[in-house]
Amino acid sequence: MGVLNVTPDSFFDGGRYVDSVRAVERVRQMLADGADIIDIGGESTRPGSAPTPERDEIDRVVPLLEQLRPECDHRAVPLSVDTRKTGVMRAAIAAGASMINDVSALRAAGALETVAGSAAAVCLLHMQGEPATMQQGVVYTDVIAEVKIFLKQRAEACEAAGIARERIVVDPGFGFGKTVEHNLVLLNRLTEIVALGYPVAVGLSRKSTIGALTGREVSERVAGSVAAALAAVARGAAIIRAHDVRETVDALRVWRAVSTGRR
Ligand code: HH2
Repeated sequence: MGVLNVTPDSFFDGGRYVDSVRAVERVRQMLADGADIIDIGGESTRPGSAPTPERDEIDRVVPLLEQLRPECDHRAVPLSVDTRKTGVMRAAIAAGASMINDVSALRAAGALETVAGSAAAVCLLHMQGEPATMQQGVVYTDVIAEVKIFLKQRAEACEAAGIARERIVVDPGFGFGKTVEHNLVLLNRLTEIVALGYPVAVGLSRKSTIGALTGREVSERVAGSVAAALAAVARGAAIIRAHDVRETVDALRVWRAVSTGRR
């Protein structure tokens, strides 16, 4: 899953793709590099971020979806929209989004019903708290058990609302109300999240945990991010959310060839 943030303030690519020509070029590059899903975000959810007004988020995301839809449909590449807002979900689905990636796991009023009433897939992410304050006073008794229970409950709520199991992806939410230690336990024991039986998405790309382990700035975290992606796939992750599609896909291709013993 290649990431495209059309925001002024995302922690890595904020401000780079606000211009729609550059955004479309970036998506084409990610497709050429081997992305299987494109995830478009119109609101940053980095720690400390302020919420974006719904109208602004729609204006950032919808015109891009409309522009990208023909070529993504042609390649059978799903367009995912990273949003917490029901109104944005509705507008995005109407404009051709085939996946909603929600860091609030469809907890906003009307969100479950909106996705259930469409054919879109959903990615349910575990977050403790809200982006503005989620890295303050982070406490878990048992991070694995708590993340698992939350994801199971949200997935069951989706199924009860009429979202077929095949449309559901879960994500432990690396960095969303978690310390470096929590993120490492979650990655190390990812098989326990995989055991829930839903495809698992992992997003560690360029995050501060990679910085804490390598001592590198955001701009220099590609190798660390690729290592985390391989560790996640080795433990059963189905989707890797990455800013650096080319490097991640290359690493995964080599990994898969070695794992299967075939080209
Ligand atoms: N991480 C971010 C945003 N959305 N979605 C999923 N499913 N998993 C993640 O780990 C995840 C996510 C944060 O990264 P990014 O979009 O690059 O930054 P920002 O929130 O600053 O736009």
